[in-house]
Amino acid sequence: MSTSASAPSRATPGRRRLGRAGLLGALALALSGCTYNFENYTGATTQGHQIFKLFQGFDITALAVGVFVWALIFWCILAYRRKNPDHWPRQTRYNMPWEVAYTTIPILIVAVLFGYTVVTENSVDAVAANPSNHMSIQAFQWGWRFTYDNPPGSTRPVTLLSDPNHYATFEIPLNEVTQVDLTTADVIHEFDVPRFDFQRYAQSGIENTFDLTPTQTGTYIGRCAQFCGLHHDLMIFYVKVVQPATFQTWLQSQERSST
Ligand SMILES: [Cu+2]
Repeated sequence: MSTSASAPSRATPGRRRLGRAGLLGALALALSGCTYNFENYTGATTQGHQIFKLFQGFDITALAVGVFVWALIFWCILAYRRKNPDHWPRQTRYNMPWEVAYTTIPILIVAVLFGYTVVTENSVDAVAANPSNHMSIQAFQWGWRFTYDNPPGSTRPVTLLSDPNHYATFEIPLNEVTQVDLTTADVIHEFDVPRFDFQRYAQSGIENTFDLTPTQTGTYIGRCAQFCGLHHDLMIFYVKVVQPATFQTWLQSQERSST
């Protein structure tokens, strides 16, 4: 079937160019198939979205550096593939402008990424002076206690318990600040909602305060992200982001059902 006797054994320059164009086309197609978020969650809170943007900045920088390095490697392989070693550039020569460039450029890249990280962390860690909703979350072996400290129109807190027999769902209002005081009753745990791109330790003797400002409605799974003992894997809960009016109705129903 494929016994054409007249096929040339070496590729002509035209065929080579065609091959390179095909390779570039395939590469462009593969890259265009990449998702813009690089498989990260985009963050369903304003704080999480800032973390996502930070991930994105690191990913794009890493990709640009990687492509540049690969290009140099392949250029060397192709440009010098058939040269006689006698025709190679001198291997021990130095070039001061290049030495300075490849020392300062990486330092600048790291400095910019460091600065971007500090700015993002400060913004994510900032807490509002007057949050519209306030909660206390206590982690324990093996569950979580979610308490709404001062529900509007109520005289007492509302508490939900999550344990291995029942994974609780607590609600928070969309586009409003929910401030959380996180503590632990025993060992170190970690509050983790992957879709929020957010984790925070629950440490013995320390109250960690943070704000969550959800921007997308939905029900998101949360877990303990710090191995804390035998039933660590059962420390699951759900957080449901709803419209503020729905949240108020839900909170009042919780208060009534716990009387
Ligand atoms: Cu735990």
